[in-house]
Amino acid sequence: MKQLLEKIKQEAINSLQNAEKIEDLESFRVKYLGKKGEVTSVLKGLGSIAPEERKEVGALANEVRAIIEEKLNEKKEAVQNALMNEKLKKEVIDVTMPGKKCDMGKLHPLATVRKQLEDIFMGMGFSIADGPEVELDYYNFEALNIPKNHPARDTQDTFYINDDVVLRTQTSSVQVRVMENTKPPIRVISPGRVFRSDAVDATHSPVFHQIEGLVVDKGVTMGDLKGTLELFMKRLYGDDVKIRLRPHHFPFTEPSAEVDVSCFVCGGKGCRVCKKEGFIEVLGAGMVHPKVLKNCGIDPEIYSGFAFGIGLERIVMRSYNIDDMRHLYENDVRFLKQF
Ligand code: 2NL
Repeated sequence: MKQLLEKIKQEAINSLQNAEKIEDLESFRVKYLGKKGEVTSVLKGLGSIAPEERKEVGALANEVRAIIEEKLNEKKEAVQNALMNEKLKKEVIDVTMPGKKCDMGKLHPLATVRKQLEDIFMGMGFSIADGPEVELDYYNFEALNIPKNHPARDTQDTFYINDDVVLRTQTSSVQVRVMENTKPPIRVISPGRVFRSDAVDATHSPVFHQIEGLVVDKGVTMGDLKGTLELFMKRLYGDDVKIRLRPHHFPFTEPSAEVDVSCFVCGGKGCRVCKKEGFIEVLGAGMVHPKVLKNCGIDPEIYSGFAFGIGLERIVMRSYNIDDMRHLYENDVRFLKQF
């Protein structure tokens, strides 16, 4: 019996030396220490040996069992450590490696310039008003002194949804809604998309962007209009800029004007960009027509106001030297990446 135990012990220790995998260790455990394992069998068989030997053999069997168990646990730890080290080696991260470059999104030039204009006007005490793109004919035309069959409707080739509903051709419609709901003083700008049934070319698009402005209060004059626009242009293009107003006609303002700024290339001397004019047209403006004030529930005997409309695309094209409006809508990343 003692010899058998000694043999089992030696065999176990030898075979443990060759084990490398966790699975090997499990079958090793079953083979020696399991319910039907070799050491277990000796312990179970103690009953059939002579009583005087039983104690000694039993003690030896338990000792062998403990030794095998200890060696097994040692080996198990070593194997697990080796596995972990291998895994760590594979997953090692070099924090000094240069990062992968990823393309960052950024604002579209139209959005950049819109924000720029909004900031300038907010700095001058204006708030921003928003309204629907699908608009009642009333707010887009009637309230603004453009009745049905008025020739001005032909110049703004309108997308009609039905007889009473249009895609707004200007954001004045938003300002009409503001006047209906607000007791003066009013100082708002209304930036947004507008729609006109124009053919696409380098300077036209059926969808474009406008920022309109409106000021209504007691005693507002044409001088306030000019001063406001001059300050705006100086903030946008620099303090050397001059503006000039030329008489014009809009049905919703009286008097009306087109507003030019001194050429940003030649500063007013005349060059190729301004076609020798020294000035470039940038927006339309005027004193709000008394009929328009009245339509919106504001008494023109008490209040007066001025309004203006700026085409955003034109400003963007001039600021970034873009020669074709279509670039602004095609979303070609090669174009957009330049800004
Ligand atoms: C342009 C320039 C303009 C207005 C827009 C306006 C708004 C209200 C009342 C009166 Cl609520 N006017 N906006 C005024 C003058 C010019 O836009 O070229 N439009 C076709």
